Amino acid sequence: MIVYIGLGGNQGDMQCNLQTALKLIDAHEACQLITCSSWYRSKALTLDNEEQADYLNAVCKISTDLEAERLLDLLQSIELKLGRTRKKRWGARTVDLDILLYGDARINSPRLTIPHPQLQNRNFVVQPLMEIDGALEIPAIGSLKVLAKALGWEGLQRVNEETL
Ligand code: A4P
Ligand code: MG
Repeated sequence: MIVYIGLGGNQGDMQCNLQTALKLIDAHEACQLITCSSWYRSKALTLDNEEQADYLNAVCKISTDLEAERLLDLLQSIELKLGRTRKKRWGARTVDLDILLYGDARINSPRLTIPHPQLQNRNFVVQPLMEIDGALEIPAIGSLKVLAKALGWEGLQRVNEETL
């Protein structure tokens, strides 16, 4: 199964945390990292306009034999390893790993909504996806290219490793 995972964080050494998360995903026997986008700096999206540090975001593409809920278990165990504490919804975090797309499956279970319910509203997810797979069609939504054009680049910047 081909799966796209969104990575984000706005606390601590974000580049190191995201890189470690990628390594830990790839280290699992049933997961293979295929590619990862560049890093992107994005303005924090918060629930009550709370001031938060900018995020570092990226999207990776993996191939996996894990079913969706087992993959979520793995991602949540990696978040814990990297020191994430769940305090507040959309609160600051060291690392957040979201399953964006799981093949072309549509899943609505108590623990999982796929495609990720915020995907179509977030340029920090859509632009990195465009970078790695510009021809993607999002189940129930449609062309990624059209979405990327509509969302634009407000509050979002692609960054080079040297400028981090
Ligand atoms: N869950 C349901 N569907 C999924 C899925 N497709 N992938 C459930 C992963 N998890 C999924 O997540 C809460 C529950 O969502 C999980 O237990 C899982 O069963 P969480 O990670 O504990 O909490 P959260 O991340 O605070 O909440 P939520 O609603 O998942 O928020 P998001 O959508 O992850 O957004 N601003 C910028 N610039 N960049 C960001 O990356 N991220 C967020 C978090 C807010 N603002 C941001 C960014
Ligand atoms: Mg999340």
